[in-house]
Amino acid sequence: MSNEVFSNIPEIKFEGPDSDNSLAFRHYNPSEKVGDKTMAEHLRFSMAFWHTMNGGGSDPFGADTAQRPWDSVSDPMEQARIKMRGIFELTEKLQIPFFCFHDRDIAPEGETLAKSHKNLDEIVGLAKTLMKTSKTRLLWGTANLFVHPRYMHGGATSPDLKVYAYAAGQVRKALEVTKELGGENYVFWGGREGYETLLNTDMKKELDNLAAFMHMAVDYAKEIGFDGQFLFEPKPKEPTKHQYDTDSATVYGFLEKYDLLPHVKLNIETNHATLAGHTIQHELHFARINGILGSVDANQGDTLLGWDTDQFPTDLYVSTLMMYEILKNGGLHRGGLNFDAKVRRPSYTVQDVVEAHIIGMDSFARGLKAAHSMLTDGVLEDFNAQRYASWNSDLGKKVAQGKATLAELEKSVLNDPVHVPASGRQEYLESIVNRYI
Ligand code: 3MF
Ligand code: MG
Ligand code: MG
Repeated sequence: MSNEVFSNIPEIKFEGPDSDNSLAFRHYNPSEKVGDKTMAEHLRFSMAFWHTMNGGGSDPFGADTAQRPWDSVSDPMEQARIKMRGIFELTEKLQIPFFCFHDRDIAPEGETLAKSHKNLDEIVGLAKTLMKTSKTRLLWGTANLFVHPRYMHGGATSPDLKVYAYAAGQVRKALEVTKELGGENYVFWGGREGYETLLNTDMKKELDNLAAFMHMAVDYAKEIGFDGQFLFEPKPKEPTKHQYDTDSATVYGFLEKYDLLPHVKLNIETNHATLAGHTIQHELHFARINGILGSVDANQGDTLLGWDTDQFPTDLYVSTLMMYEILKNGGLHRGGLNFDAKVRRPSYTVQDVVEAHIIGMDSFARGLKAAHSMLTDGVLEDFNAQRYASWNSDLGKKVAQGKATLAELEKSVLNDPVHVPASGRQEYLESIVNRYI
């Protein structure tokens, strides 16, 4: 009997655009060069432990539907060991170089924090052993400060110091094991760091405490020699009515106010951007121009639904414009494209999960090639250089240097005839993008 967890899943290989094999890549060819890097180096795909290994398919109106090899295993630690072996096997078969996890995804909570740490150490030990013979590596770790009822009022913003202290213990341990597994990054997603009502919320105290928590994490990372990149993951709401790290701009203001900019970048999720009323291109663009684009949770929302549906990304327009911003950022550096995504509840087989990752990877491979061609041809850059050309004048340079005055600007147009600025030609630009997809 093979000791494989998913014996029915083959190696997924690149077969090209004409393949009709649902268990093959049509566009993701890891070793294919796009510019000076391979697709694998550009895209740095990652698998989310929580959706792929723990996702059962339940929703508020229905029980689990997923069928998984460990369903008949009752011992939680034995299940944990099978799942850890499972994520190494599945990432290798799918040629996905990384995975991400929350502490409580990979090992069950014990009766005390100390016992939870012990459970975690055992499964982390297994992961370390598996890394000896596998190429799969850890993109980022994080602590789950949102599922347990203790966090009902927040973790790093809890009004209860005992809960804040427990969260500190969990994050300390999660940082330790992320370092132990060679994690490239460490993520903070503040699902409970917000409020249900301002009637019982001291926002200033909560934000000050959140900043203090982050500084303690930065200090601890230095203490243990963890050189991973810290990432905040913006989201406007869900589960809380209001989440403090609402979007890229809000987090930027928080990081700047509390002197955290030198230590923290962003992990930006597509569906969180749309929940915040932005396009993902907006969130990536803002983060890029402010030097805080760190990594991406690559998924897709449903604009007709008001919650984080965490679907696998299939929209080529979105993947192209995302890769355009990422390429203009010089890539994701230590970050990656983590599929924080789950199959729909009726897609209950392991093959469904594999096919979902394949479509996600192929979508970003196509987006990468389209964006790279657009950038190489400079079509949008040339148009915008022309659109902003008037700012290259002496007066435009004086404004940029902070040396111009209102009176001087007024004088430059005081006796001009009526001036009409050039057309924005949005429809022409949209036709260009369509040409490259
Ligand atoms: C919630 C999320 C989270 C975060 C994860 C890492 C469970 O909408 O996106 O996924 O990605 O907690 O911070
Ligand atoms: Mg996410
Ligand atoms: Mg999410």
